[in-house]
Amino acid sequence: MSRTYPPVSLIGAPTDIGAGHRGASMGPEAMRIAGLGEALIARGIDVVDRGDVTGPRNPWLPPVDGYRHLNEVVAWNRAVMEALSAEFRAGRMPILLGGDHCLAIGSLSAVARHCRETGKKLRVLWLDAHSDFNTHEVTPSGNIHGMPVACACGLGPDALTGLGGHVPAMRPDQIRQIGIRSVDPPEKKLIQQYGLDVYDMRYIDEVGMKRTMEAALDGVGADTHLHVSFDVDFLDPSIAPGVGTTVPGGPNYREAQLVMEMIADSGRMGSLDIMELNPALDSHNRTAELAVDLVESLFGKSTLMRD
Ligand code: 5AB
Ligand code: MN
Ligand code: MN
Ligand code: MN
Repeated sequence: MSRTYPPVSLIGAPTDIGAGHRGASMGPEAMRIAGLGEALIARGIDVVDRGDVTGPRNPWLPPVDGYRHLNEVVAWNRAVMEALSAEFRAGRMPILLGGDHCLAIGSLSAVARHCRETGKKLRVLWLDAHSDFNTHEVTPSGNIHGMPVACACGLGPDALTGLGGHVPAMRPDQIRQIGIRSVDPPEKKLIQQYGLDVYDMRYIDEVGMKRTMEAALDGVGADTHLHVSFDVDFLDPSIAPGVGTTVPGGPNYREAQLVMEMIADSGRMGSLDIMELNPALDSHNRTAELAVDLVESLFGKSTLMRD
């Protein structure tokens, strides 16, 4: 079945303010150079590139009270939230080009607010090697890119948890995490306490990606806004070396394609983050090119024989 897709807006957020490595700030430009906009236009989609939001430079300081660069992270996330909210109000689908994953606090805040305003149900698919459910008490690094899911569930500093005006922005039962294979021990306790739905690599190995995605998408219907937060380190580092925090044992090329194809088949994706791409650690932009390939599948490219 061939689908029509809503108009799309690309929004870059060029910062590595919440990460432990420098370089994710170059992610948006690498995605553009890999041809993201052109690839979507070639699929018949109305695409506008809004350019980049701006924010403070990275001062590269050590953590204070368990947070690195908290004030700067707040400023960047506010800018991201405003930019995404403007697209939702204009009836467009925002694609956030990160930037490190701390910026998902801004995008989740905007998505949650959009769902409250429109009465839509919310489902978040969190594609990542990591759970990103740390708090300042337990973080091993102070890097806020390890905390966005906790912040969205109301665990974190007021300036981040309250960004969208409603605390918590969302409930843990609205989130499904897929591809997880690196969780810090105290983070695991919090995940269990909050009842987060985690489809880790062991689950995927045992059950297969098809059934994993069926479970993660269960209950997604016409009244659901599906938000996909794609941390590029979700992918196995053998195919996606251009990220700051590689963890071996991730989904291979075909498994990743199937994830994207099944999301496309749901027909419900309303917003997308592409995060943590780090061109400084990539070779010949191949991780960005792979990300573009996968995003094309999110917009129906691989349904070749099913149209
Ligand atoms: B990413 C770690 N759990 O908190 C921490 O890449 C890594 O957005 C976080 O998933 C990785 O520092 C954050 C060790
Ligand atoms: Mn992440
Ligand atoms: Mn990650
Ligand atoms: Mn990372």
